[in-house]
Amino acid sequence: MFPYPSGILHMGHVRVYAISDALARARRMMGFDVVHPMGWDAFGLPAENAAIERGIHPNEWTVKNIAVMKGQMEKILADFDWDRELRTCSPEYYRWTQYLFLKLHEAGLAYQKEAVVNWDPVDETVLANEQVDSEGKSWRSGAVVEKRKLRQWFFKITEYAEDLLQDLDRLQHWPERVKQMQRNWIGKSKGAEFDFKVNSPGSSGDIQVFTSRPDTVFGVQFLAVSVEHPILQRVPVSHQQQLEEFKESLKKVNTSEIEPGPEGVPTGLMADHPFLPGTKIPVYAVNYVVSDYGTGAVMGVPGHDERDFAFAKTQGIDVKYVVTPEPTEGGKTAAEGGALTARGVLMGNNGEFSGLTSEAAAEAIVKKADGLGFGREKTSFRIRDWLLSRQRYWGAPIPMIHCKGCGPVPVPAEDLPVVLPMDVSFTGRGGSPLKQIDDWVKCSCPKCGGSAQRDTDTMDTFVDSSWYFFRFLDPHNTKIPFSHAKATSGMPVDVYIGGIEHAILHLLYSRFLSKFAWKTGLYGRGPEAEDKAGKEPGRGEPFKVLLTQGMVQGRTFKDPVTGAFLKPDEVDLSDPANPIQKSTGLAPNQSYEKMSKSKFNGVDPEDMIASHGADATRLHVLYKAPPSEELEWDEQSIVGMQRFLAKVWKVVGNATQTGAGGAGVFEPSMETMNKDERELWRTLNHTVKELTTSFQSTYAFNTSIAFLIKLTNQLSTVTPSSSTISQPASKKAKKVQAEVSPELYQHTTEALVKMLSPLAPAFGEECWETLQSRSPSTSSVTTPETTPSIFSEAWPSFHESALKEDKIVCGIQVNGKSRFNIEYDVSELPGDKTGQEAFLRDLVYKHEKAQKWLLDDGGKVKDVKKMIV
Ligand code: ANZ
Ligand code: ZN
Repeated sequence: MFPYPSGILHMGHVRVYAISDALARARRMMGFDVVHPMGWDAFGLPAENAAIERGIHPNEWTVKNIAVMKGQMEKILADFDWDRELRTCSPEYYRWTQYLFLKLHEAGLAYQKEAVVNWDPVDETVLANEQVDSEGKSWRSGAVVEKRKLRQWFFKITEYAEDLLQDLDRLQHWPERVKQMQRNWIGKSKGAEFDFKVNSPGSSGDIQVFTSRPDTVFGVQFLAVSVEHPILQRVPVSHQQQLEEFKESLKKVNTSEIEPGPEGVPTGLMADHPFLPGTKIPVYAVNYVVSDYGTGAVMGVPGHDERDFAFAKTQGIDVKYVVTPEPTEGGKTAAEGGALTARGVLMGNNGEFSGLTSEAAAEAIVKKADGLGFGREKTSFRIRDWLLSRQRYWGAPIPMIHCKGCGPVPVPAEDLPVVLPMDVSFTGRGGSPLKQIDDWVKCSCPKCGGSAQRDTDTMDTFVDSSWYFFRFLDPHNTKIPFSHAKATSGMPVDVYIGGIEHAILHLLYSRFLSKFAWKTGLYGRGPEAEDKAGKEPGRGEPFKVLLTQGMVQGRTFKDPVTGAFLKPDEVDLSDPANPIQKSTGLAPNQSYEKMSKSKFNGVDPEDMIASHGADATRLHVLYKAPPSEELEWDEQSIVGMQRFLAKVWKVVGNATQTGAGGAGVFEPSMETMNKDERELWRTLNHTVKELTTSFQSTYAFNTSIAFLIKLTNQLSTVTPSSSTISQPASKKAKKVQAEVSPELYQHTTEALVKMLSPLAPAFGEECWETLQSRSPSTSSVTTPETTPSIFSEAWPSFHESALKEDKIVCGIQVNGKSRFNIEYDVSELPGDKTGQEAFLRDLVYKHEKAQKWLLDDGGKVKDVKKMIV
């Protein structure tokens, strides 16, 4: 995921880009054609706020920040394809964002309707949610923010709801958690629609309700509609004033975390219960029914729905129960009272449906209603269309022109981009700055040529970021957003790495746009060819593997008495394991929490790089936790990585003195190697296998580093036999070092350095250069300039045959309990299964401990019923 150019790289960035950089480098060494691009999600509110507060133009602010962050990315040694760099705020990019808007409009998937915005009545401007404080007041003027309706642009993502839901099943390499969040967001709900006749004096009509519980229809005691429901136009005069006051009270912006309880007013309208002829039920306008879900009206069943119950209480309604809940369903029981929300069996007051289970009753009730014409099966989705209009300056202008005669007219594609004017003033008052640039707003209608006005809204920045991965494949195209061929061969993104905070919106919007591009033929070869080629995940899904990296948390100290966060200089860390609060001498409370200024637990990557180097910092980030888990940043333990690198450096030094040749094919035979050589050779092959799998599919870099450490330790305990390395004088009682052939030592060291280099690239290069330049196999000493980069070397391969152990230790359980181990030479094991079983059985019985567990006192075998190998 590309970053927002906030101006500073934080540890979260270091983590995500350390992962992607290591991956990209390793995959290149493995021979893959890797695209590892970088760009900037450069439009958005902070740039505009900086302009309002500090008088810097958003563009200048953004460009500066990008330069700083790019420098920091280089410091963490991230090797991006800078020739593919893009920024969403440049006309070369947003021209194509606008183009895609036009495509969506052409397909009927971009449309306008009224929607509510936050309105600051003092500054007379629309506010983003982030600009409204917790008390519902404007960040700048302090005025109480109101709700206003404006005509705004939407993308019809609901049209794809079913596809977006179904195709989650194709995403085999996405975390289940993320898929579940998407499912919930899409929120498919199966139920029914019922029509209730409203026959109040002087007015009649229908109220349609959507319910997920048709089995509770006999328990309907009122209807509840949203305050926007059209039936409210029929409210009798006697009830109008109260209704108006109620609506007015809902206009205040409520930003508190606590949901208001159900409230509502009677409308004076009465409806007929379709299943209970002669029963009249009142209609209320309420706050808890939303206008844009289902039908915007609900059948009120206080006996079985929590909110209906709470609302009924406010109206003094005597609650009726119609279902006896099944205890296995969870939820309250009849004895506890309140709303009984679990499904169960219908009580005797349900006419012909009494005694049926909820499931059977729901089906029968809907069938009957369908037959009589007042009901039908219905599926609703919770997902809403995507509101993309922003009344802001720093975004891609919406490429539409409003003409009195022709209505909204698209800007012709050849006139794109609609360039964002640069000469503007930022006051934060009086609406978007774009509205005030007369000669930009005024234009002629592309259709009739008459005078017209540009749309002054800009697009939600989520639009920019939901297609940038296509542009990375063809960043310099000046004719179209991306070429069909390049996108078809390059997509889907093989590994997409980013934070879990994007689990819903960004990923859903990206899936939507990518599916749109696929369905309309902007890329892809169609479902059939795709399935045949086995192209996974297919159907326009943009991301094959999704790796959601966990948060980097900082060490936090709190005053044990007051609970206040302590600054770093208030804590004595001379004994890292036992920190002491300087002022009191007490041990502070410690925890790991999300890094933030207010908790004084932030860590600046630049400081880490300055004091420990980029290689150790990267290794530490990757070693401390698996990528998807939270990482507790602990600066003290970074020394572990520095020690590891020092050990590797020593091994590299030893290797240069072996006198053995450099790289090349090296395939020792197991038979001719001594025991120590076989062990080293085996560890090397295990390590290569582990790292290869890690870089190809498991991304378990923490385990990978542990393997590299183990290999290094093993190399440190052996000596190349014909070595000229002088042994330390004080050998004393130290075990004499095991000897291995110089060729093996050299080969293993080279492989170690190759595998380490994607994780610690600068160190890797240095080791490689040292190994090459001092290698006697090259006739003249190579100078650094002529040593090829380690990243042009091939990734080491491993030999399955070398993984086989000499000896196997095998645990023996008797009656489910581990009792002893047997050990045998692999070479002695017979090849066939029956032979193997007999061989092992024999070993078991021969074992001294077998006496105790398997043989009776007379040395005879007890009755062994079954042996499982
Ligand atoms: C009667 C009923 C009885 C309901 C009962 C629930 C339990 P899901 O599952 O999320 O789709 N509902 C319908 N439209 C609504 C709206 N616009 N605003 C607020 N609530 C609405 O939820 C469907 C249920 O949510 C519907 O089923 C309806 O209440 C309510 F024992 O109808 B039910
Ligand atoms: Zn016109």
